[in-house]
Amino acid sequence: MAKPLKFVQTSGFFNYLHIFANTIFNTLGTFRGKECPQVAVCPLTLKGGGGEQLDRKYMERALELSKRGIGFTKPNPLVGAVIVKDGKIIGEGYHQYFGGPHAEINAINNAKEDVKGATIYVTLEPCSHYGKTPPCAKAIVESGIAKVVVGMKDPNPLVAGKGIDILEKSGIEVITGILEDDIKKLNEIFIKYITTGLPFCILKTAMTLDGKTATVTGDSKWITGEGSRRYVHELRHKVSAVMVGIGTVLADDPMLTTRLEGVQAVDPVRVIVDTKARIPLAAKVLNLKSEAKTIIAATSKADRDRLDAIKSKGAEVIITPPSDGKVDLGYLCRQLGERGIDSILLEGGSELNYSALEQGIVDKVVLFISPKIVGGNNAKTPVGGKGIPFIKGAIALVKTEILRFNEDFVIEGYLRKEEK
Ligand code: AOF
Ligand code: ZN
Repeated sequence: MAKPLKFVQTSGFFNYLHIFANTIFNTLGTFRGKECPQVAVCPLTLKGGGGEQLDRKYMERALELSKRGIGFTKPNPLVGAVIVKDGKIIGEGYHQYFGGPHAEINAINNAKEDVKGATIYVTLEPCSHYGKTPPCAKAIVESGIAKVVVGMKDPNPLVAGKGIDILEKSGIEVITGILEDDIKKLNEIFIKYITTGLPFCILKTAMTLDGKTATVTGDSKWITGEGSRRYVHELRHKVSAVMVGIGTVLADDPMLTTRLEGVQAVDPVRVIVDTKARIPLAAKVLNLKSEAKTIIAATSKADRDRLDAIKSKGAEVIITPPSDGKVDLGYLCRQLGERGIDSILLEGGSELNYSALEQGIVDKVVLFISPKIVGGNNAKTPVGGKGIPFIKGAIALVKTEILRFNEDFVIEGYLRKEEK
């Protein structure tokens, strides 16, 4: 059986190869009974109960399809669509890559029967605007589809209910809110970015059972196991940028690329927070072969010749006003948002983690705990900085969840400010 293209392709040649292959299989493969690499299993029939139970079942399928776009649609949403007629799935599609046809259009184009009178399940409200593509709501009306089941309303102010209006005014029955929480969670990056213009920031850190991110000698390879490390690379594939402090570059000289064995993946933009531009010109992040660029964020404290030398290595420099003598992270996030960066994976170190939490740019925390003990009064912990003096001032997470990778645990949670 063909391997699903989960996390497949990146930029350049492979990008086009993937898009080409998906287009061919979309239009031909599925509907000649061949296996389709876009759709791992192309079940043309899903049996289930009636009413809402059936709606959930088809929406689950649309949600699964939408996940195939992870990493490739940013900063646009992950969207899947399923068309059902006479109790059978007759067409499926998802938003495959940024700028490409929307999920609904792919599903309509893939339909193996006339969609007249059918129901379309789509994870996001069909759009009403002329963007890179014409409005999907109009295409649905013109197709003769009779009913639209929507997962979540589109938070994009250009759409926000107008897509549903177009459908209803044309006499199409619309149901909304099926699997809404799951779909919102999958699109949490899109929701924040489209409504604020600011990137969704995930603080990721890994520690031992006794709360250390390295031993007293600074050794940190590896605290977590392979499964956890793969999850980090999936996160890097998913986000637009990865951010670290200069301390991490000086200590570890990381590449900050995405490495997922057996599949091609997208590299994030690398952002180094480096107030005085201390980065060595030989640092790996300034000498990588990667389609994604490196950005050095500094303040006016940085030496101009040094900044010119960094630029001559191909990196971009962003100068921010000082915040407590360091890079202003709020300003930096606005600058990154303006460059189309919808999400940041913040990978330390402990000083930057504290500044990010203190300056309020963090939306989500992903904390790996590996059941190892290293001790040491001077061994580093995930969050340093000045520290919060009293527990009542502690930064609290809400909506926490636990994942597990072999012996490692991962705690994920959101900063309280997030209304989800
Ligand atoms: C997508 N894929 O499947 C759907 C989207 O930049 P454009 O013209 O492609 O439009 C992007 C907007 O379209 C997006 O912000 C969202 O509001 C709406 N729906 N977008 O990328 C899709 N259905
Ligand atoms: Zn659309």
